[in-house]
Order: sequence, then C-alpha cells, then structure tokens
Amino acid sequence: MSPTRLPFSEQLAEASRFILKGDYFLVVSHVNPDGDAISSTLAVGEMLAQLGKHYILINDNSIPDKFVFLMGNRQIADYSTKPQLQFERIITVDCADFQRVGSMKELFTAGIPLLNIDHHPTNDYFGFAQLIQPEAAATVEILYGLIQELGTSWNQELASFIYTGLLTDTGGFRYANTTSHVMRIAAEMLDHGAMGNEIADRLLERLTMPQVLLLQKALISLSFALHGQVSWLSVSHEDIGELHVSNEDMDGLVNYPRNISGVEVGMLFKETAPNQFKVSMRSAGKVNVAEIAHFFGGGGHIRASGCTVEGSFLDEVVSKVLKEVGRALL
Ligand SMILES: [Mn+2]
Repeated sequence: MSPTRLPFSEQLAEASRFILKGDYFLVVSHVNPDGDAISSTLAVGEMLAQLGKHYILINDNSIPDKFVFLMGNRQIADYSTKPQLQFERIITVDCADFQRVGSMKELFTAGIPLLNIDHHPTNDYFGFAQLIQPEAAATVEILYGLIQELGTSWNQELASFIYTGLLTDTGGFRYANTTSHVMRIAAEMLDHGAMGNEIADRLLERLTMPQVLLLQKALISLSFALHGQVSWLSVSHEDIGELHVSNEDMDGLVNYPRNISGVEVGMLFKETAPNQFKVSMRSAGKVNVAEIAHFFGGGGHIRASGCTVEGSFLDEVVSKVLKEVGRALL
C-alpha cells in the first residue's frame, strides 16, 4: 500500500508518457458519478481527442440527467448496456481504489496498464502509474496540470469541464479546499469561455420535485446526540422507492444536520437496500470523518466521507456509527 510518492512534476511527466505511448484508451470513473467524476472523464476524453487517440468514456452507471447538458455530442457509455470495448490502456479518474469503478473492475485484468488520477487522501495507489495529489480540491485540478504538461489547447467545453469539477467538489467555492490556486484556475476557465452561471444554476441551485418531497420526509427524522455535537437524518428504503429519488436527489441532504450550529459531525443514513445503510458524514473540522468511514470499510476526505454499514434496523446502525464518532470527539 503506502507508496513512495513522486514529486508532482515527475508524476505529471510519467502520466503524459503513459498517455502519449498508448492508442486505445478506456476512461472510467466511480459509481454514482458526481460533478468531478463526470467532468474529469469528459476532460480526459477531450485531451485524448486532441492528441488523436482512440478512446471510450464509460461509467458503471448512467449519467444523471442534470449533467447531460455538459456532454455536448460526447457520450459516456453505461457499462450495464454491455457496450463494445476495444482498449489497451485504462485511465481511472477520481477513484480512491479500484473497487470504486463498480462492476467494471472485471476489466482490470492483470497486466493491463492503468493510470490512476485522483485527489482522495485515501487513494491506495492501485495501477501501473499514478497521478495523485491529495492537496488538490478536485481531480480536475490535477487534470489542469496535465493539460498544461501535454500542451493541449483550451476551448469552451474543456474549460467548462474543469470549472464544473472545481465548483462541485468545493461546494460552490465554499469549502476549506477552495484555495487561491482553485480560484485562479476557475478565473482562467471563465476567460476560456466556461459558462459559470449556467453551470452553477443547473448543478447547485435547481431542485427536482422528488428531492424536495424527500427533504420533507427526511427532516422529520432529524436527531441529535452527544450534547448536540452530532446530528443526522435518515431516509428509508421505502421512501426512496416511493418517491423515485435518484442518488443525486439525496446529495445535499447531509448538509442540513451539518449546517446546524454546534454540530461537529452531520450524517445521513440512507437505507439503500433492506438491512444496508449508506452513511454520509460531514465534519465541521474537529473530527476526521475519513478515519471513521475507513473503520467501516469506506473512505473519503477529512471533512466529507462515506461508508456502508450493515444492520437489521436503523437504530442498530446509528449506534454503531455513534460509538466511533463519540470516540473521535473525545
Ligand atoms: Mn473528486
């Protein structure tokens, strides 16, 4: 596991050699793709296109409707439709470990050259070559460096991809990862024609009706523990099914407990299947929630992480997680 990390400039040089040497690429990101995953996939596709390479962009899931406007005439194939694949190299983006690609991991046969581009501090350095910078706010911030390294040129679409990943992984340029470097790149992307206001409106402001109806139900479950330092919401498997909510419909829910003053750890318990709960955790700063998620076999960042916990009912899962959160708050 823990790797000798090359200086970023050497990683960039190695990554560009990896790309220049190959001809047929498969570009993949993680299950339930978010703005950074989708934008990174599309940005790598644009780089490969400019370099005259053959490539297929693919995800284990279909792309959520709200991101479709970004794609233009590009496609990200849905692996479940069993598309025709011809490739000799794989590039993964925004995946902390190879399990994150979902069922596509069956394509990761021994010996296939794989370049792992990611910003998660929990990245396990899988693959043949790595371009990993845990200080980066988003995988697209790393791709900005790679684009400079390869000398591919900017256009409105490529700029919009980079801008989108920065915007979504920084919560709209608000989280602690919003560095001056992030803002400088974002400004440069606006100069290259990124449609900043449209991207923010579509990805941060707009709500779907199922999303608001689910919020209405979820708020009834609002709970507190440890003298108000921990708060959470839960959604049942039944509600998810009845309201036909998608994963991205549930994205912002964890922010309600997180944003309450005095709360150090905000959580969302989603019953994704009977007896299986996906837990999203957000920290106000005192607690490293990546460590807690890791304890349960998940991962993520210091202030934002997730894991899946089994249990026959919600209270059982909540008490398992609360025990670890309580320990971290000591
Ligand atoms: Mn990311």
